[in-house]
Amino acid sequence: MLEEVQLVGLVGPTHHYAGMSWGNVASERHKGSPSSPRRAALQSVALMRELISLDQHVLVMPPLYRPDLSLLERFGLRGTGDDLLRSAALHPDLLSMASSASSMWTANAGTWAPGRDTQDGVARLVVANLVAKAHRSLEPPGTEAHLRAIFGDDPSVEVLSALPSTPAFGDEGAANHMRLASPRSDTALHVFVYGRLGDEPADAAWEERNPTLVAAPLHQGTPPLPLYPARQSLRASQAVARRLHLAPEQTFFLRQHPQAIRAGVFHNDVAAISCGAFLLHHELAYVEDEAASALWERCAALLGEDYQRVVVPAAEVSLEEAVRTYLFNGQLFDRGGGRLVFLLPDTCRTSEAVQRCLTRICRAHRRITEVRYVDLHQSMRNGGGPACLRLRLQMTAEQLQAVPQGFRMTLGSLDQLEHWASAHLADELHPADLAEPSFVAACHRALDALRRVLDAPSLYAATLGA
Ligand code: SUG
Repeated sequence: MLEEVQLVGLVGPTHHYAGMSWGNVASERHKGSPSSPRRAALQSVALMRELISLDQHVLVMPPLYRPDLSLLERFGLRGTGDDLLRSAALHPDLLSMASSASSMWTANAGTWAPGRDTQDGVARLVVANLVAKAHRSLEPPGTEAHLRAIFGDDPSVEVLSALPSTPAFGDEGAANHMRLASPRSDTALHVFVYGRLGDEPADAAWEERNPTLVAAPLHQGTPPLPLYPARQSLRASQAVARRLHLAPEQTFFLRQHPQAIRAGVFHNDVAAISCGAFLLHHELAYVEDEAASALWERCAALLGEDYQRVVVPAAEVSLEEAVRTYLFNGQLFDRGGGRLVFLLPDTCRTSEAVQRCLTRICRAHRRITEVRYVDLHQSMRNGGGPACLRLRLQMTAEQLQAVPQGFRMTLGSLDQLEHWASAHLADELHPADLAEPSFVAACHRALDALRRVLDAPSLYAATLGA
């Protein structure tokens, strides 16, 4: 019996808006505005509370060690201590990268396959290299160390280092992966979603063969959209599937629709969401090619009557509205008897198009029986909704038991995390504050306090000492 476990990112002390993710319209839009690390962390804890109220098992993913001043040295800045920070103040872009709190979006930490799905019965997690964005490409070593602290005691779970850090293998983790399964069938299907084949920024040859797809206006009268980069490569998805030890007949590779990327769908989880054998996606999420038809046929054959694919037409919710509201970036939970609860960011509450769409889907398909909303606006302003903040893991009860207690969240430990956030995190942070020595020292003190709260002394040992 597998339990669904949510590994949720706790927002760290350096959360800020630096506009570092071109192609992610929320990140671009909020560049330079003040942030509130404290409110952001409290919102991530409130999300964990909501998940527990929905009977989910919740594990916490602590923030990475940031600001990491050794990164500034790697970028060629000189000096020690305050001098180094003075040079960093002259290079705010480098300081933002060294201070990024972006590891909070654990859907990008890696890709997981439960032991039940792999050819040798070992559960695996391949850390994502995140090479598409400079600030995110700095995450994998720290992420891997955290994942080893969480899963390292269990020989039935293997944490694998990231793929080579090169655009041909650009990998963004579970944000571009879906596991479709039915409780009645032993086989699960793993769907990997990619935007380009190898190391080309966009697949020019493919675009030439498909001019209508690339040039098709989203709807009449829209100005041409910028050519944003595709982050995930097919080569990377194929390599991840192999490293997870998935059987080829279980794995499918879907191509993101280029229009979706142009509208700001930088990950699959901005245009699609799945739970068990239920899949909800935007009409323009994928190129409907032979690979897609083969997948839909296989789903119907394998998942039987549990399988349901609901497509939201662009005429009902435009891609821009999907990106603005994050309708597809919610979380779906199976509450038994085929009933699903849909947890959405509260931007969805006030969108007429999304509300009409939800009413239609709930009436027509009768699977979603409850819609709940969460306020995650601090993370949302950087393009991270409810789905981004968690990595889903299907684990056995024994595997869950093997996770050190401090990472397993209870209502009591969430109280402690709230206390930690209120005591240690700034209520207002301006990008210029990142160069303040007192701010940097406060961040490191906060992380030191956090590892005590989580009873995990090995966290940050390489930087903060034992
Ligand atoms: O990689 N934003 C993240 C958001 C990741 C969302 N994850 C999923 N969709 N699963 C990104 O674009 C913005 C940071 C800044 O601009 O300060 C950022 O990294």
